[in-house]
Amino acid sequence: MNDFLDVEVKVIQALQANKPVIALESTIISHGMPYPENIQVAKKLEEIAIDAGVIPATICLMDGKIKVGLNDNELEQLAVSKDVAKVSRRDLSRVLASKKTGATTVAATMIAANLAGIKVFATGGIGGVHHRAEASFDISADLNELAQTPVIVVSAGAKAILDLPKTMEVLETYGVPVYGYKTDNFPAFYSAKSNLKVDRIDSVEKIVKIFNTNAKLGFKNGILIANPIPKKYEIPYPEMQKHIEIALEKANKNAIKGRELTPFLLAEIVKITKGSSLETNIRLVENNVALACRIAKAF
Ligand code: PSU
Ligand code: MN
Repeated sequence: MNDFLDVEVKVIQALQANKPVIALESTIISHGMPYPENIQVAKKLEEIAIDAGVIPATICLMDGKIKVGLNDNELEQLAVSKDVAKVSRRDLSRVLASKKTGATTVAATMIAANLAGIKVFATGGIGGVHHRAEASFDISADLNELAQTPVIVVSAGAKAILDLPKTMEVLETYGVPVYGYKTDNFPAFYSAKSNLKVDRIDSVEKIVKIFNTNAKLGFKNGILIANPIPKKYEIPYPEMQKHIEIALEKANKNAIKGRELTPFLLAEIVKITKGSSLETNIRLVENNVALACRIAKAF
C-alpha cells in the first residue's frame, strides 16, 4: 500500500514523535466552495491548526499518489483547476492509476488518514441520505466509510441538504457512534440545531476514551462528532429549510444526480442566500478544525 502513499515529511515526523496531527479533506476546496474563497479557507484551516500546535495534513490525489500534507502550490492547484476529480472510495484506484488530480471526499480522506496513521479528521459536514432516497437510492459512501474505517470525523452534523432523520437511521444501522459535542440536538450544518436528538458528549478526553475502547473491542468503525456552528454565525433551521427546498426543487427539475448533486445544492444555496451560506459554511469548518485539534491533542 505504501507505494501509493506520499506523506509530507512534517507529518511523518509529527506522527513518529506522537505529536498531534489532523487530516483535512480537499473536496470542500475543489467542489464545495468557489474560488478564491476556497483557497483562502484551505490556508486558514491549516493556520488554525498550526496556531493550536497541531500539524495539518490536507489530503488529495496527485501524480498517482495519495498525498497526505500539501504545500501551498498543491493547495492552489486544487483550488484553481477545473479538472479535479471528486474522489470517494470507488474512485480511488481509477484516479491513482490514471495519475489524475483528485479531491478526496470524507470517505476517501478517512481511508487516506487511516493509512497514514492519523486518527482525527475535520470537515464541514459529512454526506448522508439524500431526500427522495427511497426512489434514487442516493446514500453517500461517507456513511459506509464511517462503518469501516477507524477515524474520528468532526463535522457540523450532516449537510442540511440531506434527509437528516434517514441519515441518523443509517448511521445507527451501520453501528456508527454519533455524539453531539456539548449539545443534545443533532446540528444541521448551517444551523446549530435540528429537531433531532443525539447522544451528548462534553469533553475531548471522553471522545478519546471511546475511540480507544472501540479499538480494544476490535471494532473497525469510525466515530462521528457532531459539532454545532457557534450560534452567532448560524442561519436558523426554519429559515434555512426554505432555501434548501428551492435548491432541491431546482436539482430535481434539472435531473441533477450522482456525484454532481451535493456540489450543485451547495452552490445553489450560496446563490439563494446571496453568499451568506458560504460565510456560514466557512465558520463551521473553522469551528470543526479547532475542535479536531483539541481531540488530537487529547490523544
Ligand atoms: N462539507 C462541506 N462541503 C463539501 C463536502 C463536505 O462543507 O463539499 C463534501 C465532502 O467531501 C463529502 C461530500 O464527503 O461533500 C459528500 O458528497 P456525496 O454526497 O456525493 O457523497
Ligand atoms: Mn451520492
